[in-house]
Amino acid sequence: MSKLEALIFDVDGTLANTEKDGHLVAFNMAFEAAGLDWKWSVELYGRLLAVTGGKERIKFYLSDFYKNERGQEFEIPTAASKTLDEFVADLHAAKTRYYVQLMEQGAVPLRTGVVRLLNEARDAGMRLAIATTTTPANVTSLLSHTLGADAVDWFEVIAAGDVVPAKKPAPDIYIWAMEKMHLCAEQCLVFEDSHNGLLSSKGAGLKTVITINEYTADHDFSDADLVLSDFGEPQQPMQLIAGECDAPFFSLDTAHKIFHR
Ligand code: XBP
Ligand code: MG
Repeated sequence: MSKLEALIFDVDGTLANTEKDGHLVAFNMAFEAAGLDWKWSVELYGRLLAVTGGKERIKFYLSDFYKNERGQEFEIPTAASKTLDEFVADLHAAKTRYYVQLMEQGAVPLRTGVVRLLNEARDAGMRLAIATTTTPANVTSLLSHTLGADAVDWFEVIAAGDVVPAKKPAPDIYIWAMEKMHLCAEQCLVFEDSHNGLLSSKGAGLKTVITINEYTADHDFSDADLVLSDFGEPQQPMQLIAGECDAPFFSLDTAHKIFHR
């Protein structure tokens, strides 16, 4: 049996509930700044999360929702004289700037137990990595404004955004991260929050622990190795949703047990 060498974390929804209080807010700020009369609701955003990646999500909105809402196709403002890809890329770049500003203001805290688990893993010399669909600047700003300026260096590899063309649910981002670390799937444990994330990690052959959130609580996690409400704290026990675990909170010891099961 291989030894557990590394923990690989998803970011959005796993380290922090960034979607509703970070990404959604930033998308709407970018739309307003661009003079667009689009305003995504919390409920609509839940449906748009079916597609990962911000640029991909904007295009999904235009192809699958915009016409139903307005009765006509979206037309790029003629003054912009841009292709759809250019228009979406510019809109998304503005969204990233707003998102980073929100992180600098401390808009989104880390989820319960995240800091404790990361510190415990670091103290034990466990290797850490990130595998996410989001833009690298978003990861850096979240980590540095919640954990401190040096926190980016806690992670040996930050696999993020367009580094692989096929985003989650494709397994590519996890495969890319493992290649960079010279590790194989039998040496890593993944933490995810969504069905698309689980498809990605499982597609790469990785054992996966899920912590759910309000957007993902009803997702299909039947392939997960453990499903939890969150990582919990000694004074704030987690809830076991599926799988076997009798610990009140998720520790490095729990990680080893799940990995070797
Ligand atoms: C995260 C995402 C991302 C963010 C937006 O998925 O889907 O698209 O919502 O990020 P996961 P960008 O947690 O499964 O990695 O706008 O920077 O693309
Ligand atoms: Mg996620």
